[in-house]
This record gives sequence, structure tokens and C-alpha cells, in this order.
Amino acid sequence: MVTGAQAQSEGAGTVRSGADLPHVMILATGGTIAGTGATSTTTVGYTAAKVGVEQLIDAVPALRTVADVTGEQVFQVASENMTNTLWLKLAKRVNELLARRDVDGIVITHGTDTLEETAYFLDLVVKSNKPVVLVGAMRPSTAISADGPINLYNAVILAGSKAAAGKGVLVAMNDQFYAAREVTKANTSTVDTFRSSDLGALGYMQDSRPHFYRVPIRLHTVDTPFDVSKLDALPKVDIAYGYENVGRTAVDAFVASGDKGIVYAGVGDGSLHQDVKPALVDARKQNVVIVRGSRVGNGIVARNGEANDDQLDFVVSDTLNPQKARILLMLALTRTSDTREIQKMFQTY
Ligand code: DAS
Repeated sequence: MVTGAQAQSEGAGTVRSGADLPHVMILATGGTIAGTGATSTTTVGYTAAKVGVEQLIDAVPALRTVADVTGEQVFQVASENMTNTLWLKLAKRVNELLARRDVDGIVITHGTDTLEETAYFLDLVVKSNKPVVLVGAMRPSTAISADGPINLYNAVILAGSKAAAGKGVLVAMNDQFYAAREVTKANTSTVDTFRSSDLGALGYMQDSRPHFYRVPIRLHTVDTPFDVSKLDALPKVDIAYGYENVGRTAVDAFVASGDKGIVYAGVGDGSLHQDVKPALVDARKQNVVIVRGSRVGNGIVARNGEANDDQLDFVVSDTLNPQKARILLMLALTRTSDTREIQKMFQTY
């Protein structure tokens, strides 16, 4: 723990300090939490990614009572525009800061649209047991009852807490916190949008401290083999969506564009439409790794259940939703194209 010494962080903003408080870095990336609306009642149709990290910190004076916070603007985007380049920049900066003795934890302020994806990506590539907490907001900073300030306050407490160490990357929203692997955005506009439905939150933020009721089981952070420190690109992986009367067009287009992997979001237990299956078989013949997933959102996609994965040489997604299965497949492909090895990864992380 920092003994209250003023921690200077290169490229950072203002340093605030207090004796014996944890030093928490707030890395800002944009989103609604940094958004502004035309009026105080504008909660949709506002502009995301406008307010800088110093303003976010200054808007919550109580932060100074719970942590020694340092702000840094890593980039400023609405998260629907997230890219692999931005992910790699963020991940490298997070690992660089966590390697420093004077940094006890990190909060990342982020748009909510792809927050779950960035959280899971970091859950697989961060190489530290120190807490990393992602936080966003569903209402812009200018709105009546903006949720950003309380979400940020809770995230900073969580990131500075010993209880959050070694639990993988966490998402703190609406007085609860979740495992990066399990959480998803479940409502287009309400403040309770982040949920882990069947598997549930890990706990609650209350009386300015975290209350854990469960811990992640799947391996993460220091216990994964994924290392992005020397990467400047990620393998091209896309998602094809299953539905009534679906054809092979999307899968064929992804293969033609050079995909190394395709996640198929099947109906039900990952069922394949009779017109898509031949396209996936052809893709596999061109060494594209196929992950058979489900659009349903909960439950395990059973291997050799709705398709003979052994015979087709497909991987199944376990409980990962399609957008998270894509992330694990991208990182898996930085290590191997062996489908047995990749299947083990989907049963491990
Ligand atoms: N456009 C959304 C985003 O940046 C705004 C938000 O909800 O944060 O993800």
C-alpha cells in the first residue's frame, strides 16, 4: 500500500493524496460516464466521450477520502467504436502501471456498449493480481441523478480494496460488481443494465466497502498464457448470427476476408441451420477455426450435442456469449490453431 506518498505517474493528471490510502489510477477511455447532454433531462441522444478524466475526478470530491487517485486519459471514444489497436494500447498501459509498486489498483472508465468485451479481454491479458475494475454510466454527467459519480466512487473503493485482489477483472455498476467473464449489458438504457443473469453478481458495494458473496472459478489474469506485450495486432475473428432462414453468405464473406476464426451464434443449444452448416464445414477445410456458440445468452453449449463437433472438428463456446467467445478465440489463435488445445481453453478461462 502506498504510505500516502505523492505518487507521480508519467503522462498522468493531477495527483491527489491522503495518508495510508491506496493509490488507485483512474484510466479514462470515454463513454457516457464522460458524456454531456443538451439538458439535465437528456438521458438518450447525448454526446459520449466529452469530459476529461480530471473533471470526472473533481466531480466526486469523496474520492479523496477513500483513495489517493491519479487520473490519466488513455483515449477518448464512445465504446461502440472500440478497436483492437485501442485494446492493445490500454492493456499494455494497465500492465505497465500494475508493475509499479506505487500503484495498488486501477479503475478504467469506459463506455457501456462494449464494456463487457474490454473487461473480458483484460481479464485474459492482465498480468497482475492487483484489482482492475471497469466502470461506466447509463446517464451522462450532465443528467439529473447521473449514475456516473456513484459508480466511479464505488469502483475506486473496489479497486483499492484487498478483497478484490486476485479476483480477476471486475465490473462495478449500480451498487453491484461482477466477474468480467460472466457480466453482460442486458438493457439498452436502464441503470441496472449490467447483469450476470444465471450466474449472478459477485457482490454488493455498500457502506463504502465491497461485500463479496462469490468468487470467479475460471482462471484469469496471471493464470492465463495470453501475453499481448509484444503484439501490435490480433487475429481476425468475426461472429455469424443464426436465425430463421439464415443462409451461408455471412460465413462465406468472413472466410473470403481472411478470418482465422469464426464464432457461430447458433439458435438454442448452438444448433446449426442446414444451409449454414456446409459453409462452416468449408471454412474449417480452409483452416478457419469454428466455435459453435449460442445466441441464447445462458447455459452451456454441449459438445457433440446439436452437432458432431468431434467429426466436424469444431470447438464449443461453453457458457461464453458470442462476443466473449470471439475474444477468447482471438487470443487462443495467438497461441495455437490446434482445436483440441483451443477447446481446453474454452473449458478453462
Ligand atoms: N455510446 C455508449 C458507449 O460509449 C455510451 C455509454 O453507454 O457509455 O458505450
